[in-house]
Amino acid sequence: MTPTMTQPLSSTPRADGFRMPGEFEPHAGCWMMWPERPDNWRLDAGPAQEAFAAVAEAIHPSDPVTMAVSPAQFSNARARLSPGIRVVEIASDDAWMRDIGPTFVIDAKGRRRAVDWRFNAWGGDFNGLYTPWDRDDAVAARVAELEGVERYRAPFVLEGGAIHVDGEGTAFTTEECLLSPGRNPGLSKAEIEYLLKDYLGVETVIWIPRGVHEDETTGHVDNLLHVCAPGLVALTWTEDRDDPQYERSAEALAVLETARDAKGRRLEIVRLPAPGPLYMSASEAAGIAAATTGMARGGGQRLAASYANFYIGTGRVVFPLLDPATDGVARHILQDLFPTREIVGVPGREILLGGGNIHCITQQVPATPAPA
Ligand code: KQY
Repeated sequence: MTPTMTQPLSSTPRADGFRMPGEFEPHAGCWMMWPERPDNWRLDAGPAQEAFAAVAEAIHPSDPVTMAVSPAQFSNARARLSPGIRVVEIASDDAWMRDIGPTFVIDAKGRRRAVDWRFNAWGGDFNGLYTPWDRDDAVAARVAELEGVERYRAPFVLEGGAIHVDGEGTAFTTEECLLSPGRNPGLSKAEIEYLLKDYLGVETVIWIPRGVHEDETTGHVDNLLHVCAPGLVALTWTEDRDDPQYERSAEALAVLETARDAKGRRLEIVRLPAPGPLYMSASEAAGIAAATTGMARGGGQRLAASYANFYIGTGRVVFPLLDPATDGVARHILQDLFPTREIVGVPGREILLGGGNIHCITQQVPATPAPA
């Protein structure tokens, strides 16, 4: 039977010759999702909507942005975004397009397809952040349909923020996240690695032990590091040995320093200073509606702040402004890492209060190469 948009393909990207390209490869566009959930975004999500709009406007000159939005928020989002930003209605449970959107894969014939991961709110009934999550789980299929691409439905739980790739056969992830009991308790590390190879089209998986301290995703790799080019990784770093983040970043550095990628290369690792440490204020916490689920919020809570949580657009890198003491250093390092791209800082604190940052709320659509 010929697959339709609503029926996933029964093969895998690897079997069909598809790979996930590096984020630094050219893009055809970028997807985002409009925030509105009051138990995650303070003050009925007004400040978060302003922040998301600023991210969309910063990315749009580089990669055309589509903002998905619930029917109830359509008029509000439309009014707050430039006319060139496409706004489409898709229902969701929250706004983390990196995690609920599809991961796009491409092949040498110039074709693009979508991988639709199973989503369970970062831990399902074990330690998920909210329930239900069925609308989030349905987002990737809708995005694939609107992009007009065929889709693979992966047979395991994963979020886009749990992986990075170099586009040349290497994936990066964390054990803390992918081996967490709330995701795929029936799968061994070897089985998960095999599935990553099948669905990302990679040959090598580099396992980092843990992600960022107090990250409520249970250690997403995209908050800890970013792959800036094949063989080049930016890693969140602190020099403060008393900070719990020190041990986590040092462990990651040790793995990265000894790793070889799929091409047999050693990695160059650039340290990105961690901001802060940053904490939620009592007044910020007071503006968040009481959670009925796993997202307890309180003043004094440590925030999982990281400059590695940036978006690499075709012509621009968009990074979160988090701390006046370190924003300038981060910008300088990013400019060195991406000499041909404009580096654009956007206020990131409101996104951080929700549990992530710019990488977590964006999902690139890779450009397709001319057929070989
Ligand atoms: O990818 C992410 N960082 C998502 C975080 C979810 C937090 C929900 N409050």
